Amino acid sequence: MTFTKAMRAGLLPAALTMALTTGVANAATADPPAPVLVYAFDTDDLSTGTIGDSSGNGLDGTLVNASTASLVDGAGGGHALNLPGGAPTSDGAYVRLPLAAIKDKTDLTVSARVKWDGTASAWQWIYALGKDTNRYLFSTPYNGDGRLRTAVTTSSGGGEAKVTGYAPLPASAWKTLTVTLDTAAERVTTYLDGAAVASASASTTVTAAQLIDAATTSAGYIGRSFYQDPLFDGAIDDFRIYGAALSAEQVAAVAGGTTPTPTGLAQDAFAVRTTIGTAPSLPAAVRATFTDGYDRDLPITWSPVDPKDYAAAGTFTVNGTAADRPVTATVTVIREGQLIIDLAKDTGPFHGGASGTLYGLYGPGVPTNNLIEGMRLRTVSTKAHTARSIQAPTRWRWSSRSPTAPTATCTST
Ligand SMILES: [Ca+2]
Ligand SMILES: [Ca+2]
Repeated sequence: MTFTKAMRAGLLPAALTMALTTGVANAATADPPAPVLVYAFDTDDLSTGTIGDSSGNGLDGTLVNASTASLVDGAGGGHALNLPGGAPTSDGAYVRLPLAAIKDKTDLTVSARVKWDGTASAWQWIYALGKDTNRYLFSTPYNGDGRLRTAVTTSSGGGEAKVTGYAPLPASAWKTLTVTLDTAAERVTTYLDGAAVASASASTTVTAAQLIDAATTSAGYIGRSFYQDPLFDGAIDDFRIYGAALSAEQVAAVAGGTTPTPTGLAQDAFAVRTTIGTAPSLPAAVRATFTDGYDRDLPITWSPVDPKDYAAAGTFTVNGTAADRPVTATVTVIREGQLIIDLAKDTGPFHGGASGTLYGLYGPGVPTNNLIEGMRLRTVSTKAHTARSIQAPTRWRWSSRSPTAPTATCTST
């Protein structure tokens, strides 16, 4: 079956929702498209420095520093490629990918079975697709915060669209990591063993073609970063690239095995605040535990909110579901500018500091003593009132770095 862009555009939203809410692949889904490149490592002779492509497209890879690589038991029998890791300047092995793996592509899917050794040196790249430190797509088992991260950019690190897991890639076990770059949906998504890591997959308009330019000679690497990051320490098997963004069901099918399913929600009640006349902004997703022990986000489907519910100050409840589990949002509607102080709520240590200008009229009782005392005014200067007690416009200035050392001045204008 040919996998067309139009089909995907029609299939994806329902398909993605289905997979994210149930975690169960739909058997009726179209088969995945043919991969552009497949490295199974089962028949390779590493001493040749060549990694054979079994897709039929002849896109063999080049094993650099081959003497430090080895073949180990594969994810499902056969062999996998073991890479030693180490400094980028070391003789650690990695694979250089042929340019045709991503050339003239728009959408991409990268999938690999990965057995990371768990060395907690940040920013080992499992793969790097693109040209250089300006244009790339990569995944790391362990970012600077120790979490699984995928990012894509055409404007270096500052322009990255990121998808971040709640934990590192689980180490010392075979895990299937799949990343889709879907330009119709304008997003990049990461799947772990066929289940999306975060429902709020990062928004991006980057296409595969934009990851390279006319001067690019390689599609990138397996096991090496474009930056001077540590080399990947672990084993890789069944490395695949598709010239399409696979649907959630197709990703699960490629991952094989049992797709992890949700077992519970981190929270099922949310407090939301809005102002009169403004629809409440309800959370789009909730963190959930899964059967494989790796937390992921689940999208929340909320019941429609009647504008009458937030037409006046008050409180109302909205019901929703996340993976068929009920959630509620308690919405408090306040007047614009209304300040509510909940003394029962601990918001942590006070680290305030403010300076500003208060401009206005004053007179007996304005501003109130409460306000003046709260500002801890020390000095006030003002233009004398006239006998007719015309209230003079006054500019108040205050600066407060701590509750005990404020200064304030008030000058008339
Ligand atoms: Ca293999
Ligand atoms: Ca190792």
